[in-house]
Amino acid sequence: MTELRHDWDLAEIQGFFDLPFNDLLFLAHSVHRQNFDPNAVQVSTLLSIKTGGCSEDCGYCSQSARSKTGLERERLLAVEEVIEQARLAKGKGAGRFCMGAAWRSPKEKDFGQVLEMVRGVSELGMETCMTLGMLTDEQVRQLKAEGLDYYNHNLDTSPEYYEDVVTTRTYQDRLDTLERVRAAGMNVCCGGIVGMGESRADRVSLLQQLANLPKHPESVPINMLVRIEGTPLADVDDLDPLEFVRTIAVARIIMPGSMVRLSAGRAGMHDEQQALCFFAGANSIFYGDRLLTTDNPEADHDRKLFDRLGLYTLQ
Ligand code: SAM
Ligand code: DTB
Ligand code: SF4
Repeated sequence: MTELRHDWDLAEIQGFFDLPFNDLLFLAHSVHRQNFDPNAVQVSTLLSIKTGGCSEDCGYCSQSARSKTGLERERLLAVEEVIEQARLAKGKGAGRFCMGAAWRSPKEKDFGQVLEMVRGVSELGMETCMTLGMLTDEQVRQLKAEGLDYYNHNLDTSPEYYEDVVTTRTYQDRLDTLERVRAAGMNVCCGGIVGMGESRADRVSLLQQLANLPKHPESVPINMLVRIEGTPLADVDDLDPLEFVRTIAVARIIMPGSMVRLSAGRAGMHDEQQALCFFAGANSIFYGDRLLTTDNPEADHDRKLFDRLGLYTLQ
């Protein structure tokens, strides 16, 4: 296992980004092989348990009440419905079930229902993950007691670019919730989004924040922005697909023990780009036809891609 470092400086990380593409991919793939089976991919299925009407103003998100996306708001789903969806996902081969809610933070009146969802999905023998926004110490304690395996809370971008994307909370708010989750002994899923008009320096800085956390997140989702009409970032320029691959590669090098997830945006990627991401060190995906409010590749298409690449899924 490669030594885990938490003292990466910006110049070192920038240096990886600036390598010739072949040198970067060779290095990242070598690190990947030293730490993981290069042909194994972990698969998680996502479900939006509470959709739309969110009070936050995240510029990328279809679910902000301020975005004019025409998305229908939905109430918190019933526990039985969530467990049924998890059962279906398990039947299709997902090992982890991730439940997302369009909240700034969970309200007391909903929390009992959320805890029941964790219990019900755990009882199916699946790993559980939730993403509910900011949490208090007490909420973290209750989720942990119910058996929640992972909490997802992304830093999204660099501290420098953050205010250009979100104004209703601070970077420090995000770090505080991550610290609470970590202190409770839960696994952390934390990553970001690229292709939001940020510079390479911002991508370097985001990855530095992730890698210099006191412990690396067990799971690092790298999302490609899904541009959604009616959001402030709907018309942002395309990111070079190879720059996305570079971001995956650098995440692999500086967080060698973490699962790096090739997350949102796969529906807009060619299979060949995804294959490069797997070579560069991505070893996890969201699996199933839907992310939260947008499309993911069809499960059938992903199975064929895995066959073509000789990849197998971890249970
Ligand atoms: N409301 C909670 C929060 O913000 O933490 C949980 C749900 S939120 C939708 C989870 C994550 O999805 C965000 O932090 C962001 O990284 C990602 N996300 C949301 N919209 C996206 C988009 N259009 N493209 C790529 N990633 C997106
Ligand atoms: C993560 O990093 N990406 C997922 C999950 N964690 C919650 C969400 C992606 C959302 C993509 C846009 C949508 O479907 O609304
Ligand atoms: Fe709300 Fe989360 Fe979307 Fe931000 S990313 S608007 S907090 S659902």
